[in-house]
Amino acid sequence: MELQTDQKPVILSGVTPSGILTMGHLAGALSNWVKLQDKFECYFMIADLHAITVRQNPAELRKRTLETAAMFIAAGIDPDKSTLFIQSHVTEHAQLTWVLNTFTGMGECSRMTQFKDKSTQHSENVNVGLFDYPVLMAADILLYQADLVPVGEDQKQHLELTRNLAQRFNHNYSDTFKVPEPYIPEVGARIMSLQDPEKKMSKSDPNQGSILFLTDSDEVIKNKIKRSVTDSGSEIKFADNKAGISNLLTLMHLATKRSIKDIESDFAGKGYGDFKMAVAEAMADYLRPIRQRYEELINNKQQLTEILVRGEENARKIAAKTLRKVYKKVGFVQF
Ligand code: ATP
Ligand code: LTN
Repeated sequence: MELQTDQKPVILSGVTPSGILTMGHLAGALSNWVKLQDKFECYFMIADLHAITVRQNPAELRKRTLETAAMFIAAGIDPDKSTLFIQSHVTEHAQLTWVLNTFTGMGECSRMTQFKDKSTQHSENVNVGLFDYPVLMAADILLYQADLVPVGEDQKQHLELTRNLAQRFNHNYSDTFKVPEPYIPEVGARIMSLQDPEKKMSKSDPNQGSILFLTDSDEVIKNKIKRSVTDSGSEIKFADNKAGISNLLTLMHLATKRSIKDIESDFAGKGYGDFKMAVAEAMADYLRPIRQRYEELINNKQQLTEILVRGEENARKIAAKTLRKVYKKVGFVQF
């Protein structure tokens, strides 16, 4: 394989545009990605091909895809530093998936926990695409020769399959793909539901009061925090048996950048009511500039389009190079 000593390591990650992004995405994914932009060559993708493995309303999908892109930028992804693109714009993703399909065992895909979960959740539409979801994800990663892939715990099994496919292909032919590693950030904050703090805050939770959407207004943010579920004690302390207060302490830490210890001392002797008021104010202040930047972008489609077209062009250059190698190795005629 070529030596790439003068190049920064490559990172690729993506989010499926199946809903409005939440504080969970900001804390667990986007904020970490923003910090990686200087040290790594980053590719961030809106995974619309993955989104259609579950039936989508077309107008809604188009809207969500652009909204997700705008939110990435509002959260600090800088299109001058990173490549931001829409998966379906780079046709090589679907093309490499086809080749990788012929290297993937049926058993490997049927063992995937996400496939098992989603086929139960969407039992009316267990389609071949849902089964193939992890192979498409492998193609996303391998096309860019990514060194590192920042993913949540739930996607680690897919990354393991990606590594196996890369090794299998390399072994069958010759070195073609970089074998990627998962990248789990040191301080990946996990944000919990405001109504059931034992559960992850998730955009698909039917209880809207449990989710802080990044598009929520100041008033809505404050109300959701004030109504959040806490335990029956009275101490402001980070502890396993105080999931609700611990979650609010995490949010306060993210919003103010003060350490959890400092926040605990600030509120020593004060009640839950005072604390919730302070968290509500701090979160509203923290999310306001992100939302304002998001609104500017979503109302200026031309700027957003230009960014995404530039991203597509950058991404395609690398993706096409990898796909050409693959096509050659498997024996496709190329002129
Ligand atoms: P769904 O409910 O539709 O399954 P979700 O909201 O749980 O979706 P994804 O869209 O799969 O989450 O999340 C993409 C990535 O964002 C995850 O891999 C994870 O890194 C991060 N993420 C999402 N929710 C949270 C959360 N509550 N806390 C921390 N990170 C999160
Ligand atoms: N399946 C991922 C989103 C995703 C992704 C990727 C993440 C699609 N392609 C490639 C990392 C690398 C999810 O649901 N979080």
